[in-house]
Amino acid sequence: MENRAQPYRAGYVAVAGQPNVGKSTLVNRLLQFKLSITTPKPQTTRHRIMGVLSGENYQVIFLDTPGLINPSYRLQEVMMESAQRAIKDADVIFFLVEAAAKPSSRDLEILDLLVQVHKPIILVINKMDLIAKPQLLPFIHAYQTHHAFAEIVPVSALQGDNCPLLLETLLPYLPEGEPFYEQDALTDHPERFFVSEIIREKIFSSYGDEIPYSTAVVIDEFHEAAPGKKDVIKARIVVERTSQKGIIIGKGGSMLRKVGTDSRREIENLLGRPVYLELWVTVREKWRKNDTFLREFGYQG
Ligand SMILES: Nc1nc2c(ncn2[C@@H]2O[C@H](COP(=O)(O)OP(=O)(O)OP(=O)(O)O)[C@@H](O)[C@H]2O)c(=O)[nH]1
Ligand SMILES: [Mg+2]
Repeated sequence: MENRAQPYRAGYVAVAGQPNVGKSTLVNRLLQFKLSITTPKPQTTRHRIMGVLSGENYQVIFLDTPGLINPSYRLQEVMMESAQRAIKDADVIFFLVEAAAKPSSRDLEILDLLVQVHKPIILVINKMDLIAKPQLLPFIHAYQTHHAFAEIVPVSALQGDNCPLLLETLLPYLPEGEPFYEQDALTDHPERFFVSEIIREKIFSSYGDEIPYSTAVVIDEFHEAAPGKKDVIKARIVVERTSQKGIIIGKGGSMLRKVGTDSRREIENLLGRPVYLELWVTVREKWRKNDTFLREFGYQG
């Protein structure tokens, strides 16, 4: 048998789909580190978040994206613009759907959008742990009548089932070429981005209703400390109304203290050094509809 060296392949993969289908969980699983925050609530991811996976003869750049929705305010429009940019930049698209009895009409609408960019689409059926195996085949057949997918792979991002297979299936679709990043690169986002995302995740898991959606987190100061001292991070939690500020703070400051402690622990884990974290809460009315605020808070408005 001919023994030819595998060509080096490098390319971008956009991970797209409805909110909450497990896009960020999947990207984290494939990268084997926590790039993106994940929560049980929809619309957790607000940016295109880039993570690099390098192997011996490949480099995959995963683009995690905000879940695709019909936007109803400016922040959501900006979120959709960044998802669409990722889809345009990609060489291959992972279209993520949740395993179910049949394709949902919303998923089929999204598929129509994705097909228009004329790139290989791999249908990734996530949360296969939640349905009985015999249900999977009719679900796959139903999708096959809608589009000639490059591949169809059922996975459980949460449990890891079929994730190595998904990676293996993806590689032949990447273009041959040189790596874009150093072999040990993980991402191009600065540390302070991940710090603000960790705080946002704790807010998503600590409060109900509109609070997480009305909140932005801005890092105002980030000082690396001298040896033996703690880093100092000052972060601002922005909400839309005074009543929300009261809820964030909680009785006697109890809720904010909990968010602070939970966040600090994870930030220390991420940075690998002790941190002094100071949180404060401020009100910016209707910031989600205001381009100036959106820009100030890190969303390119
Ligand atoms: N049972 C099960 N749950 C999963 C799986 N993958 C993700 N989840 C859960 O689904 C929820 C949403 O996961 P995310 O990764 O935040 O979803 P997302 O698609 O990134 O959501 P947005 O950022 O809001 O668009 C979380 O509670 C995950 O734990 C899976 O394979 N099986
Ligand atoms: Mg996400």
